[in-house]
Amino acid sequence: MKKVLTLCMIQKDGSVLLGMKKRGFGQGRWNGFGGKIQEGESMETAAMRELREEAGVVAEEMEKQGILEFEFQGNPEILEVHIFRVIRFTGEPQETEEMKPQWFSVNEIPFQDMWPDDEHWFPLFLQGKKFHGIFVFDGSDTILEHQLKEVEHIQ
Ligand code: 8OG
Repeated sequence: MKKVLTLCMIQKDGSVLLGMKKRGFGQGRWNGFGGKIQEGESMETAAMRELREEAGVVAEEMEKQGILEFEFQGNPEILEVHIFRVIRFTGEPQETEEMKPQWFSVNEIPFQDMWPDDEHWFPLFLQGKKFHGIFVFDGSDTILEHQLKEVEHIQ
């Protein structure tokens, strides 16, 4: 069983926009913006909708940069998260019911308050590299095993 999710990050002038998740899955952690794909939506449309709903920002141009699979021990559902870099956008980030956005310098990413896998792949993301990865979790704090590789192309 696979659930496909989107995740969008804006990198601009040496900073990255993250949001503090105020509710639901990943609550209390800084993250990019994203979520489930609705019926009839393409991956990109879904990613843009979530960014608009959660941060009040309209993406004008984006690029897919990574695919990560997450497995949680004892749970047959696999999460497949498609990660996008937003290249151009309009609007000022604003707090919504789900997220409180904030810019972080790329040297001060708050990894201690993020999903533990993020410190593995964020460096690749920040360098503009494309990547594939698999992370196996025990609960939501412990990574049991992982694979991460840079790739030339991403589908
Ligand atoms: O719709 P919902 O808010 O539940 O979507 C979950 C969001 O969290 C979605 O954008 C994908 C993202 N996400 C995971 N796992 C991880 C993870 O391990 N690291 C990061 N950075 N984001 C994740 O579902």
